[in-house]
Amino acid sequence: MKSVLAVSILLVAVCSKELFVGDQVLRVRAKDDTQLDLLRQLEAMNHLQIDFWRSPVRSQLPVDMRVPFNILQQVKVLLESSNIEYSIMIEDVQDLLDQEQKEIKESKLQERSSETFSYSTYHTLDEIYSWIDSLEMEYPKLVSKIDLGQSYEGRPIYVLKFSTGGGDNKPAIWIDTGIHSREWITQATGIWTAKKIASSYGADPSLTSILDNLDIFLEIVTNPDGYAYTHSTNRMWRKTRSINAGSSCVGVDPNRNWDAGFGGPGSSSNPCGETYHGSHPHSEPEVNAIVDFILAHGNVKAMLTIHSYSQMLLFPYGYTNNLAADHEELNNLAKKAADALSSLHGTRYTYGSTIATIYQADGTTTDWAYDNGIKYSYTFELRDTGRYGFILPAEQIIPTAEETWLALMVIMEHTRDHPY
Ligand code: 0X9
Ligand code: ZN
Repeated sequence: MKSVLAVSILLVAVCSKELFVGDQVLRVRAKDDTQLDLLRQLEAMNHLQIDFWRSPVRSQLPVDMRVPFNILQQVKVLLESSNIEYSIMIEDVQDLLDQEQKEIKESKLQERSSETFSYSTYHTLDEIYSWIDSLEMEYPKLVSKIDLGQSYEGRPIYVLKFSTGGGDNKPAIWIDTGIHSREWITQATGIWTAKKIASSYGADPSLTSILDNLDIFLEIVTNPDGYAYTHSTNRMWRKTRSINAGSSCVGVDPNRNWDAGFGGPGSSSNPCGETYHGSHPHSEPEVNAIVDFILAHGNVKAMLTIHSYSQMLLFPYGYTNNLAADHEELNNLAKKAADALSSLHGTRYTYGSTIATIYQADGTTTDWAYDNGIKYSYTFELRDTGRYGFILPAEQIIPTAEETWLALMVIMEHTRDHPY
């Protein structure tokens, strides 16, 4: 009896998931700088555990905050007494997460009975890794898996290489998804995209000519520790899982960890912050692995990093107001890509440089890539604009991936047609 108890206590300790019962996501719009300041102060109070899905940047821009149930009333009173308008985007975060889990279980049953992989559900890390192996087996001539090294917690980091041959330094396009672990729509889009690339070669003339001229690298789970943690423990986890010396807070924002304007005000110096930049550039093995790979490769022409949410297509810079030398070209291409994307389901994207379109962000992938000579350097922020935020219903996976593909193709075609 005692041992049964011990085992169940252990199980609870190992499996217990963070719950978000009664948490709400509020959409707030600051009317002026005083209101904005107040929201900023709230964001700086890490101990309150308010999770800013979209940060206060400028008045009028929407701010989305997940407010824990235990302080919800106080926060509402504070907002009301400061005349800050808000609306409730998500009534109960846990309800949405329960629904998400229910759908995952249902599609698992379906997958088992039909012995097929479903592209319209969310998958665990293990499922994605075995699917990667099956893709490699299905398309042995085109697809190979490269081991990039290990994550902080020792998980393998894989990148898929799509190549029709021609040596190791053929010009290449890099795509990564899931560097922020809770942005589940991105890893799911990565899976769909991998299958799309593999199955389009020889069938779609444009993709075929892209792959005849360029290799494509696609890293689907760019933050494997974080992703595993979103499944096991905390669905809302964004950062890596590295331990920070001198702090009980875990993790670094892998999109503030790159050596491009590293450590500036568009990142947090506090290990408890959601945009903590880390102790030094490329401190995170998940980031460092990509840096080493891309520098060693030496011929990457486009770097596309995929996030959610907000429906935006962003390009350098994030760390400075200076325009990128190729601003015109990048902006025209962004417009073309956004137009192609919206042609399918009418999804509207805004586009522009990161700093002008969302906020100052320092140490980001896109800026590092651009400063290292990769001209076609873009960040996607996929669906939606906040109705579901990071908890996008699985029925939107395929439509999201399909429309994103059209934008990716525009950028890849342009990269193919503009060698530099
Ligand atoms: O803040 C971020 O890291 C990104 N938004 S997210 O909600 N996905 O966290 C935007 C960063 C802008 N992107 C780059 N310049 N890379
Ligand atoms: Zn992100």
